Amino acid sequence: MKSALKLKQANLDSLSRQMDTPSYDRSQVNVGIVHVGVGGFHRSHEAYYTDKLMETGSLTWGICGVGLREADRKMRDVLKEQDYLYSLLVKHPDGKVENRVIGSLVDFMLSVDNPQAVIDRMADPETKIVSLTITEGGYNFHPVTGEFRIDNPDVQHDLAHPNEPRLIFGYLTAALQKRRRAGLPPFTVQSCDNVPHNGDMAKRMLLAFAKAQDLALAEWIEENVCFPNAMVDRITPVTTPEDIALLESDFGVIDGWPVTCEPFCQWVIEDLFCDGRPEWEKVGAQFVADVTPYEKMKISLLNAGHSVLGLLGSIHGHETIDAAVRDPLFATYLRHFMDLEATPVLDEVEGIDLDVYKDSLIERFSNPSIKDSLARICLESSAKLPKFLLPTLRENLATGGSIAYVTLVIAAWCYYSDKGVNCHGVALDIVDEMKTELHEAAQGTAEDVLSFLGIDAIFGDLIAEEAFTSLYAQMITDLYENPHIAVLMQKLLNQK
Ligand code: CS2
Repeated sequence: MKSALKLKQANLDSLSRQMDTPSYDRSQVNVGIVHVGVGGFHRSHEAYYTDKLMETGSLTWGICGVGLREADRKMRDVLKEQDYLYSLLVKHPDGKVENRVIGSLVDFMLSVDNPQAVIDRMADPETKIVSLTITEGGYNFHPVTGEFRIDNPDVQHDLAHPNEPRLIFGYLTAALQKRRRAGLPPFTVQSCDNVPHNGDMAKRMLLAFAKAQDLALAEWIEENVCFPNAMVDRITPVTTPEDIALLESDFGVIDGWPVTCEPFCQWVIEDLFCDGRPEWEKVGAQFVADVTPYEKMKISLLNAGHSVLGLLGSIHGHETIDAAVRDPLFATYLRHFMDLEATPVLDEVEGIDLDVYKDSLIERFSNPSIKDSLARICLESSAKLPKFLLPTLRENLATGGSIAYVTLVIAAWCYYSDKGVNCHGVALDIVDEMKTELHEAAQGTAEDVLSFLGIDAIFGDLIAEEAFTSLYAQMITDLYENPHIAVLMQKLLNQK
């Protein structure tokens, strides 16, 4: 067999014989987008749509990636070595794998090496959009009050050192200040995170930071910068060594950090851009006037559904989403949660039949080629649950709707944070910025059954909701007596 080729611009011609590669001239691509947070999801979603658009001949919207953390160095190094090219492996349920080299990313900067260079890039007149996948936690909001956390030491650092910021809001403010002074129009700030009203959230947080720095600038931002809301969707598991090996053996390409994802892809965006935008609608994205019903549907069903399977499944001993959803108990539980608790809080979504949407989610979850680990799903639950699950709980409490399915998930989260093992005693690797706080509060359960709910920054006033706490107390007692979560799940299903 011929030896495999390294993924690089110079090898693209040869590689095009064995895989789909960019047919456009990458040397002609201008950078129109600076994207902060180049992980798997950005690469399977925005960069994928943009690459597709480039295939139609539009080369003005190239992407310059930015990493704000030292931890991004590895991605930068790998991509730089490959001229910012990477493979996107689309895995179908029948085992078929499509592979495409994505060419839309054309540069990558690490802010920790040179903060001013990143500010300058954002302030460059060529940059029309700064897009973000900074995760739910990156918005620096208080989960209960929704306020910007001005007391965060990194925020305080950024206010004191405007040209050497650490967080995104410091960068956006410094770059917008520079544009304003130069008489340039601002760029659009486009959030691509799973946060309800992600554009509004980015705007609120940025304004809070900018106000603390320069009131006149904050006013200018408020009047001139656009922050479109968007619903983003594509399941993108963590890349594994097997993916890298498969590329080498089946496609003859050596790629240091490919991305794998499911075939499904959706992007619904508010058409609200202050300095132009790519015609992503030509390649499958939807532009709408109001994205609210779409994002609420997606977050309350897909992301919340993931968290339901993630926490219950981890305690049960499942390892991946597809394994969990192939277990009839978990599939039924998930569907009941969706039908009885999530659906009642949703508005009508034009052109979407919710039953069909829910069926399609379960089908997507069961794709056996996507081994989406529960460890990925449970990562940073303290930032996810307040966005994915707790709003549904609150709405159902207000209307007297069902809350049992979600309550068991919270009880499971307490057990998970307290014991750090599954019901067979096998250790679980918990990764969460609030890990210590979660653990300490959960540990108090033996003394005070509601101890976990005392984490104000997550649960706020839910601890005062009697209908919720009495159910939770009962479930916690049962779970601590017998951690076989399946028994409790079955009990709930029997009660229906
Ligand atoms: C997941 C999401 O992080 C999570 O918990 O629910 O990453 C999910 O896979 C994506 O939002 C799918 O679009």
